[in-house]
Amino acid sequence: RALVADLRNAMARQELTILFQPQVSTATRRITGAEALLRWHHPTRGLISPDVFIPLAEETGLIVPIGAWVLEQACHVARGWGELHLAVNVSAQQVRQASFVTTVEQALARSGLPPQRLELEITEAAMLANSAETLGILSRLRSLGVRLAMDDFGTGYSSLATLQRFRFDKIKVDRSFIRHLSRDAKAVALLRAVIALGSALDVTTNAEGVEDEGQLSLLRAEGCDEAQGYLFGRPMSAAEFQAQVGRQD
Ligand code: G
Ligand code: G
Ligand code: MN
Ligand code: NA
Repeated sequence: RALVADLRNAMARQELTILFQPQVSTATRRITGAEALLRWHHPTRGLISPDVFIPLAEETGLIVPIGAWVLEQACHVARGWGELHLAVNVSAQQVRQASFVTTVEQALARSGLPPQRLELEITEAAMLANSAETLGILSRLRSLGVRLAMDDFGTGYSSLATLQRFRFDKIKVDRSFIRHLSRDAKAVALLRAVIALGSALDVTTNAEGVEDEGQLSLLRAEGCDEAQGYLFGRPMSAAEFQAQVGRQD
């Protein structure tokens, strides 16, 4: 398809940009880091959402060079952030390749970002195969000192099985669980269970899609560590993110 051909050229034509969305401590509301989120400015079709082009990049294998580019660019940007962490999304295809460990090592070495400040977000879906290869690659990444977050927690089939098999550093509760918190007792019960799970396994918890103060106070009361969402900031340019961090100091 034409879009695939365009995607092949998107990096060279500098049509891809990375935005950063703040992640905050629920206790202090201070920024703890940011998630890198990719955008594609298509010359004729305008802005194309990652929900559209990431699956395309995965089907075609283009996710490998694109993912390596995101990692290195984002690490360079985050190098100047002091203690703040950088979260980068990685696809199933990427963590299935042994060369991914080298890709991460290179991004860290070239940017000078300490491994402890890099967090890789992996979806449950990516873990579905649960192959020995993937688990081996994740182990090697953790040995580098890089942290691992399970993204979209609660939406897949294998959340608990995956947590049993592999040590994650963070659980990101999918925003579908946060959306109805204020009105839905069931949503609160589910959230409470996930936070208890995180606490029992000594895994940090992050709530995605936090849009109002009511949700934040509930998360704080329930002991969720970290929050992310429009309440604290939309995905924004590196410069805007730096400015927001600067305003809190
Ligand atoms: O930014 P947002 O709104 O629209 O992102 C949609 C989805 O695209 C997110 O769930 C995220 O997992 C995925 N995504 C965004 N940036 C990247 C990226 O750099 N790599 C991968 N693999 N997925 C990404
Ligand atoms: O990696 P992941 O699928 O979690 O990507 C996060 C996605 O959620 C991005 O597309 C981002 O733009 C979106 N997002 C971030 N904060 C909010 C929010 O507060 N509300 C909604 N509806 N979407 C959000
Ligand atoms: Mn994510
Ligand atoms: Na998510």
